[in-house]
Amino acid sequence: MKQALENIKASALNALESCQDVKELEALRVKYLGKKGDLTAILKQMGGLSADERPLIGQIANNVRTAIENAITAQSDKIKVFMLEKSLQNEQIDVTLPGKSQPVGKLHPLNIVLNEVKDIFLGMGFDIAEGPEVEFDYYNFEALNLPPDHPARDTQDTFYITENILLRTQTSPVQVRVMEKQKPPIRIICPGRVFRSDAVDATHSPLFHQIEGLVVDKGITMADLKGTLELLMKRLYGDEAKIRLRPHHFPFTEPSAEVDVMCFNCHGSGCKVCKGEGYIELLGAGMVHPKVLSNCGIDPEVYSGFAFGLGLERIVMRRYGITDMRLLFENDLRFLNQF
Ligand code: 2U9
Repeated sequence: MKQALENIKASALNALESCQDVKELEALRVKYLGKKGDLTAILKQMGGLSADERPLIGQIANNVRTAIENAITAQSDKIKVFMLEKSLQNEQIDVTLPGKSQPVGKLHPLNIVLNEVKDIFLGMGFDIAEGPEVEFDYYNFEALNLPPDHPARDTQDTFYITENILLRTQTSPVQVRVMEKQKPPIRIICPGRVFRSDAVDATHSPLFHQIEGLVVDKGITMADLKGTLELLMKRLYGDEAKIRLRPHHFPFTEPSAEVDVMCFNCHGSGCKVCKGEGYIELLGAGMVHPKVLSNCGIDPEVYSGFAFGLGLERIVMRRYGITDMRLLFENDLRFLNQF
């Protein structure tokens, strides 16, 4: 019996070694280890053995079973690798094709506009930076000159996870992280999801998207800020687009401004769309506060910079005349198929 078991083992290992197909492999498993297989057939004869012989033969039979099972697993892995290599032989990567950020076919309106904004800034020599959505309080607030008693730090506005960890309320922490790591010149935009504890209505959502920008170098002025934003608006809304800057306050920029774009409906004379203003508020901006620069290890005596932040939903709504932000998040195909 011992010899019969050794013969089964040798025959199985031999057959498995030359097996190139998963179906064939399964058939071999059934032939050698199945209920009606060769090994079971031998074990059925164990009744005729003496009580002394039985444990030894049982042990050998177990060893043969384990050896065959291991050989099946090893051969199965070999066949998988072989098949993968074969299928990859015809694979080619065309490095000149557009990446995933510009897929062919239908896009969500948020992505249509985001891709346009990215292209505009890439054309101006900006890089795109990304960072964590779950942030430290330090990067989201403290490094940005937001004192502990600032309303933006209030737990009513911010989703806190622990005392020090929160869901970012702005994409500025990404810029802080870049400034900590990289010496000027810095030219980046940071698109991404941000979170605020707001009740959902037509113009508010606890999750929305921001695109923030940052330029830091020697000799950067408000004129660079205005030129950059004017170009952005002309590329987004057409060559007639004009912007105006109104003084404002943000803790992380000084001076700060709110940026309006001339109303596309009345061209500045005042109408229903712009509520008689002639201009529509679109984004915030300013010169990076010297404290923010030094918090990030950049000498404000040597370098200066500008930053801006825009809400993607607001631009998309304006572009397509959407009046309810909820449509952008509900993924109703009747809405999405219009883009
Ligand atoms: C660093 C320094 C300064 C980014 C800025 C704004 C003004 C702004 C709003 C846009 C739409 C918030 O989501 S929103 O409602 N943002 O008005 N953001 S300046 O300033 C920075 C960023 C990073 C290091």
